[in-house]
Amino acid sequence: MNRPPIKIVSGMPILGPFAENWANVQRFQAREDDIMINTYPKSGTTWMSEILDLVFNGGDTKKTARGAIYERVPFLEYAVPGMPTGTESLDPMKTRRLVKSHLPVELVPQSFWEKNCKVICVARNPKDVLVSYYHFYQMAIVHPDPGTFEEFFEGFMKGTIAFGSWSQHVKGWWKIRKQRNVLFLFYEDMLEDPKREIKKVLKFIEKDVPEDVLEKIRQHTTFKAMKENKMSNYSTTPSSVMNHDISPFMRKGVCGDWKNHLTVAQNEIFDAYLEREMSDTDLTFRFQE
Ligand code: PPS
Repeated sequence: MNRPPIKIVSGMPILGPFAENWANVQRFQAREDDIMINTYPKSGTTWMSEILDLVFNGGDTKKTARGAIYERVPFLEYAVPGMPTGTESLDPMKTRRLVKSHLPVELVPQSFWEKNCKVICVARNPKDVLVSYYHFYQMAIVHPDPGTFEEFFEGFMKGTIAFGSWSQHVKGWWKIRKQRNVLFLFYEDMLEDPKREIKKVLKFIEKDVPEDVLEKIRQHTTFKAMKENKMSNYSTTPSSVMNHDISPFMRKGVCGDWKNHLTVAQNEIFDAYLEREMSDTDLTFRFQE
């Protein structure tokens, strides 16, 4: 693949090939028991996906080894030549579907609202999102060349990178969380106390698991375990799509790595951006452990 340029669909910047399947995404027929895992990119999607698949399989790691995470939890917007699209993967699924999406509230297919589907949002502090996304843009060849960190930083501020504005995304979901069937969680809270956060998920999806299963799920979804697990670390993706030699998908899995990447001046610009963008919301983030 030749690093296709970003396209705009319904006002949102999206990966070029994804734009080709946009009509099918909007027409997608959700089912009542679908659960959407919705995030701005690089905020804990894969982590939450693995947790949920384990929950629905009673913590049985043999069952969750049945396929790669992108097969078990298809990415609704996904469309890369030579691979099944997200909608093609989801449509024929017979069992309960876990659906990954990075869409902002306004662009979620209507059927998810009609069916009142549960949505689990995970949000992460944007400085770490920026750093993670920069590395991901480099290794996932379906993205355009991100340029220098400085250039990508500007794109993030302006909301011109794939999936658009981080602040609009998180504020949109935060705002509707109480009117809709939405559980809103934070990556930093998951790092701090994964069991506590998994319990919130269990309550939300009205599921109970015994303590030993909960502990098994926790152990199997640590950063180290998921990095070593080929069914969750994206190593089975064709190298024409992801090049882990450039940067592994499971990169660091920490809070605060932004301190190793942002200059003092960039950090000041970022804080000013946050003051501007987040002044109309009570949503706040933690930037260090
Ligand atoms: S994507 O491409 O948008 O679906 O990426 P996403 O899964 O949302 O985010 C990837 C980042 O999450 C980190 N990650 C984890 N951190 C802690 N614990 C676990 N189990 C875990 N699994 C994934 C992953 O390493 C990426 O963050 P960075 O900062 O790049 O390491």
